[in-house]
Amino acid sequence: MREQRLRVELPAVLSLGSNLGDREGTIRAAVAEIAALDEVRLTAASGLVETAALKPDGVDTDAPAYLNAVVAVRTTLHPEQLLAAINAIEKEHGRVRAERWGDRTLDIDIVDFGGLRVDSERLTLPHPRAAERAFVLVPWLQIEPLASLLSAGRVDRLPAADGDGVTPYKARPLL
Ligand code: A4P
Ligand code: MG
Repeated sequence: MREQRLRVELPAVLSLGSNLGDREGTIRAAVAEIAALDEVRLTAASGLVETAALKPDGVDTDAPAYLNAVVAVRTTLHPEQLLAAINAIEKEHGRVRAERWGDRTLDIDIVDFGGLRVDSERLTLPHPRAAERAFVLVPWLQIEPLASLLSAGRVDRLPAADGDGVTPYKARPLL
């Protein structure tokens, strides 16, 4: 009998952020590109939210503000393959990596991948800073009100989920 591999589809949560250029257009295009990836199904997309830029030294209101969104997917890709695919989408949108947490046309992070814990050179799962970030938690709760994060527990009970500093951004739905 021919050997067959079982392809198991796992859920993953991705966050998108942009604070340079046509922020809404870039995020909209990136969501469509994620949906078009091989072996990836987009299952939900949050609305857009606007937040002041968070820099290593704190909130920087002089930097351009961010638009952020969160999408849910199901995929048969491995986590590192999904990372490579979203890095390629970032690159296509002119992402330049200059400084840490620097202004960017597009950032796509894997917030959670099937509840797996990964700690490799290229990938840390769940995303180590997601639990503290209102611009991740607020849109995530829109599409998954009962979301939970490994080690941190129920997302809606995290202090950053109170939505301080997060403004809904009026736009057509992303999906
Ligand atoms: N990497 C490791 N784990 C992951 C993961 N779970 N998802 C690696 C995605 N990438 C992951 O990321 C650096 C490296 O992290 C990648 O090469 C990947 O292999 P990067 O995108 O090049 O750089 P970065 O995004 O500046 O770094 P970092 O530390 O991931 O930044 P954060 O924590 O994502 O913060 N303020 C507002 N208002 N909204 C934002 O969206 N985003 C950031 C970036 C800062 N301030 C912000 C926002
Ligand atoms: Mg990133």
